[in-house]
Amino acid sequence: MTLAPDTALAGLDDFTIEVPSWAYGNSGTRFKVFHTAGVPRNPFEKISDAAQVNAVTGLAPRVSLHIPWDKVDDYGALATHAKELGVSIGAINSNLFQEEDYKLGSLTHVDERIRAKAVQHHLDCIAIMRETGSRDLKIWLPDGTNYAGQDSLRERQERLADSLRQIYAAMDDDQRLLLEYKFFEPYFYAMDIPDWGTSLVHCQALGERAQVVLDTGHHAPGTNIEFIVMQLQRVGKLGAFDFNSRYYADDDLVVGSADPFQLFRILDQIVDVSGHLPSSGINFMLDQCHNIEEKIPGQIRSVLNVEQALAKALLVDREALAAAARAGDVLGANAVLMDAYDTDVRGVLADRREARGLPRDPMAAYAASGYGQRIAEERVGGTQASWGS
Ligand code: PSV
Ligand code: MN
Repeated sequence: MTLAPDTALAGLDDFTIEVPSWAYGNSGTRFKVFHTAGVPRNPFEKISDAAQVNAVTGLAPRVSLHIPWDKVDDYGALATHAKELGVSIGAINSNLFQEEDYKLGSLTHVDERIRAKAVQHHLDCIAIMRETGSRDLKIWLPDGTNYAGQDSLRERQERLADSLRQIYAAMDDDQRLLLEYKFFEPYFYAMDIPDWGTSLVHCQALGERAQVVLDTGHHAPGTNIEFIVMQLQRVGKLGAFDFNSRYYADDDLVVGSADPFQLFRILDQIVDVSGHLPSSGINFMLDQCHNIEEKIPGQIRSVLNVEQALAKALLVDREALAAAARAGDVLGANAVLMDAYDTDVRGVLADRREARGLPRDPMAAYAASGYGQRIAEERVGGTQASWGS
């Protein structure tokens, strides 16, 4: 038994997903970056591609930028270009992992001058936020150590707290600092923000406008991610998601591809406290790389997978669930969840799209648009955007 789709799915009306600019560039593994015809050569072209995802899904109106990969001379012009295509600039992602200076750390580095350089990079990102109208500064800290004893674990935390304080102090009242964690890589003994607890401790020390980012690929295998989602929402500190999918490590595959049931369980915890509504402030972002599949269709599929899992979570009969839990009916409670998960929502979602003037089948609509062939023919010459540019 599930709720009636007509009313329950109204919860999707204002739901949006942010797409990453880097998903449209070439990417790969440390073994090989494959090249695809039509890949953008600059941030303007990346935004044009991202706008295609929104055009056929109506769900992806913002694009995250990554600095310096998306550096341009005129950020106002980039924001205007986005607006003309019906999208806007989302989170500004800083980059602390491509400078020689950062070999032994950035915001945690033992050398004060290198810490100051890393802080300054964030001040530059904040300036870009002001120019583009972005409200979120997203920090993923790649710092860490490879060997026990290499540096003081504790002092690195103190240096980090101090660097973050300087960045937070420079932000405007309507801007948020979103702090991401990752349990391993690029360092393997100890990352400086390895888990949600460490991120939360720093965010709590900073203040109300600092919140945690949960990237689904950044946990040890077997971690109960929906538990973390619940706990961060409980304390009002879940600021954003980086959705993707993984089998082994930080695979960055299409969200919902490896384990659609996990995506459903995560969104069930979200819906349980109305976290899917814009008033929650949670920014549902994708952080993916399309190494072998087509990039724009890869993003469209990702957005649709999130929509589908959210629709199923909205169908959960929460009263029946609570009643079964109260009665100690273990299998009954589980059946209420599974009924929602097992519902085929594809038809009703297609109906909703049609009613909103969108294509019933966004994948087919994109394929029929001819956009992919057009950019492959037109984008000749120049250097294709790639991991690192
Ligand atoms: C790191 O693995 C990460 O998930 C961070 O969010 C970065 O910003 C993103 O990948 C792109 O490198
Ligand atoms: Mn991420």
